Amino acid sequence: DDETGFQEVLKQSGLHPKPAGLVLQYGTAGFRTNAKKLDHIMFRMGLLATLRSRKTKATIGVMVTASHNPEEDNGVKLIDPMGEMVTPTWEGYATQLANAEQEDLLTALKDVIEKEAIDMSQEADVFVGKDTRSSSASLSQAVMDGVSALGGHSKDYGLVTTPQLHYMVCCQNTKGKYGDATVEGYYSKLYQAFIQLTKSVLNRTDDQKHLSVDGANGIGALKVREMEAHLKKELQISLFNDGSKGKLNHQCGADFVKVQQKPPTGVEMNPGERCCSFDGDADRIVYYFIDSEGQFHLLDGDKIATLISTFLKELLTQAGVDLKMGAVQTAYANGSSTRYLEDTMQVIVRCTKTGVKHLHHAAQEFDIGVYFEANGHGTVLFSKAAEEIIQHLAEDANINDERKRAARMLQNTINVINQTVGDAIADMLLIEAILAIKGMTIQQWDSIYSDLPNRQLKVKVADRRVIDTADAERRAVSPAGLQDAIDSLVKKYRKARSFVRPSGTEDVVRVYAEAETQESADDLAHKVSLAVYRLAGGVGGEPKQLL
Ligand code: 16G
Ligand code: MG
Repeated sequence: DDETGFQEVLKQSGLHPKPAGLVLQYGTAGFRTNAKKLDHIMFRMGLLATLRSRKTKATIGVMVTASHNPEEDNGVKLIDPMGEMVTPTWEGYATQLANAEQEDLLTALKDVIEKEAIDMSQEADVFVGKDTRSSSASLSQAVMDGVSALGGHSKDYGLVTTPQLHYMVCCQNTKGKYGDATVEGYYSKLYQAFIQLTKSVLNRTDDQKHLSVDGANGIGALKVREMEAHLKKELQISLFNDGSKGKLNHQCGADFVKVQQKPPTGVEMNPGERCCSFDGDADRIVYYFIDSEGQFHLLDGDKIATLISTFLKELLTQAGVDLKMGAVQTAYANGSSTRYLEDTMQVIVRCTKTGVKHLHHAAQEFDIGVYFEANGHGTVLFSKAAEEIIQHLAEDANINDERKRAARMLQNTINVINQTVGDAIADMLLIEAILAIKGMTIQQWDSIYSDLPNRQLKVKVADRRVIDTADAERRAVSPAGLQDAIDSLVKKYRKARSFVRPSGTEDVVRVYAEAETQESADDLAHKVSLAVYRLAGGVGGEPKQLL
């Protein structure tokens, strides 16, 4: 009965004790901190996932990863039944469970059971995955200990990318409609769609089929290797930072490349060659190349969103279907990308707060919602109705070849993309297919629009919660005077824009500025940092002028 069950929880939790006084928050992307502090968190997330599974009568996912953070860190994210991020109320429960002292754990657990009226006799199933960090093996075992302590069943997928685990959960809960809930099922779904998309492109040279991939020394590298065999030379990958020697995310990976705006170490780059970087759990991707003068060009999430939106819009026109397409960005989206999408492409653009769940949610409002963060996390969502219309058309015997071809391409786009979450591997295949179909080089893609020069900085403050934002983080409503200060600084530069927000993953305030020249963007970012430092309780020395 229930009480015997709880005795088991009590006993097991003693093997995963919480350090007294330690307080952690379920942040933008779950818990994330030094791996040494996470054992009790993992056990408790195993408990919570089991409750969530009973509540939803569906399989829940738990992914052990700290994404782009250093190797010493780790983290955990919960995945809801359709493969989406766990719902906000349950993020709150996660924080409560995580922070209950050892002797209060049962009370905290029973509190969730009562609030959610959970039937403890219900079956519970939890899928568990992990990244390549050295701490991940024992931490994922702690998750499974939590699941079994509450009488749930866990299935260990072992080493998988974050998006692969999201995919598994969705497949399982749709009873195979989304695909087979196996790694093999994932590869076969994606590569078949990719081969279908590219098969009509004639005379592709080996140069055009070639792509250099920076695996960030993480799980993405392992999975690209596994996938490669399936691609039948239609995509020829040179894999760098495959984890055989380098350190995870160290001087490499999508986050490094985007923030530093420079190439990763360990990648051989020749002028004009396409390169891309994954992050540590392969849910982000950015592209880049060096030109003949040795200059580095970054194609970030905004450029990817533009490429995909353009492709989809053309297909919709060719197929002759009227579906409402929209693009979703955050305040970090380069102003040039927003202008291009709205003015040139005539696409509806929405701006949300930072964090995948916000973008995902907003994208669900459209028949076809393309969402990308500038940092390279993103995907495309198709409404059920849109999928049905497209499928119907692709099978319609009475339409002309052009319409049919476009409808089939839309169908294969649906299959190649991972609709549960941003997925570096799936995004890579779609981008490679689009470039092949359009016969476009990376330079041509890059020249669709020019990014405004920009700069990101961080400022340390005593308590970053003093900063409150509104309007999708584009305006600071507190502390008093900060937004006025930003406004008057922005006015001094051409094509300028700037905003500040408290980070959801690090104890800092982030500052973003863009302007017509790099000098202006740097200068504006610096001055705004000073305003934050002075008005929001800066600590340590004053932010210094960039050199
Ligand atoms: C997390 C988010 C990412 C966001 C980033 C912002 C998920 C899965 N990941 O990595 O979307 O861009 O946090 O970090 O939601 P920040 O709040 O420190 O700027
Ligand atoms: Mg990631």
